Amino acid sequence: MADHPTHRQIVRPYGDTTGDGMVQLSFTLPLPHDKRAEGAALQLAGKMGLDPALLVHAKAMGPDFTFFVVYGRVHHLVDVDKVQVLEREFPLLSAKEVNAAIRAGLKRRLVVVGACIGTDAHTVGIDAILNIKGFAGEKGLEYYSEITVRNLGAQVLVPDLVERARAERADAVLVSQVVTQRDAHLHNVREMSAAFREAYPAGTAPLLVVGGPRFDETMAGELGVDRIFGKGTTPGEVASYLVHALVTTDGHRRRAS
Ligand code: B12
Repeated sequence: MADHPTHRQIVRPYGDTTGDGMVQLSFTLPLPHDKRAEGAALQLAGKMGLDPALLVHAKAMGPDFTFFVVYGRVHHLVDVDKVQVLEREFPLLSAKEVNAAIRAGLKRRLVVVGACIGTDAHTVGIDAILNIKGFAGEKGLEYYSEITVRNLGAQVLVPDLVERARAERADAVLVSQVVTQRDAHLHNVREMSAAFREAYPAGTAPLLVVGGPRFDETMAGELGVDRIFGKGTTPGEVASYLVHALVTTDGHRRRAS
């Protein structure tokens, strides 16, 4: 039924009145702030399909750059049926249920090694998942009695991460990447997954889990990792996923040596 024309859900952006197509867009141009720069901003908005386009904000960012906010109408339609997202493929468990599942399924504590790799020093995200104080009202993985957490912190080199994962006999490696300049997050994750594939015999590498606010969660396969978590992830989701991937669906997963 989903592709029957009468059931399609088509939407447009909404600004002042329902379905008016109004959107707001912000960007910076490498021009000093003057009338010409404002005209240049409107030209760009027009080329991007905003018609009409209104300049609602312009501010000099130093002598050579200007920041703009443009408000205007687009004529595009969104076909909601064609949206592709990764739906959660595992049930959400309470901390009690996670601990019980690990105890019953693994019969030992589940070991997690976490880090920010590359030059990335944004540790708040990985700490939100791992530290006992947690995030969004949920305790972090350190709170779980059946999970051992080794948080290596910021700017960890990939070879050091692999070595530590091996030394700790990690079941899962949790890596955070926040900086996306020049696709650093994608390069770093590819390097990391390749290093694990090389260092471990096939099928014995730890579960590789990556997170950060600007990842496309559907790219796990392409990046060579098992799962990607995006912005707003909570520790409970990650703990539930670990049980799903390492205990429930693959209880006999071999521990790397
Ligand atoms: C705090 C902060 C800093 C702090 C970091 C302190 C610290 N110890 O972490 C400091 C001041 C050091 C800093 C420095 C820099 N920063 Co900064 N920073 C931020 C800021 C304001 C907030 C990030 C944050 O803490 N978010 C809160 C956490 C909880 O959210 P999160 O990271 O998304 O994590 C959640 C999820 O993504 C997910 N998650 C994250 N990781 C993982 C991992 C796993 C395994 C899982 C499962 C889930 C998961 O779960 C978390 C909870 O839901 C952002 C802007 C913003 N508002 O986001 C800029 C921002 C990230 N920084 C930026 C930049 C550019 C820098 C600098 C390069 C600035 C400079 N020129 O020096 C440096 C780089 C330093 C470095 N070497 O990395 C840019 C990045 C732009 C880009 N395209 O990449 C941002 C977006 C600001 C901006 N708009 O320009 N920064």
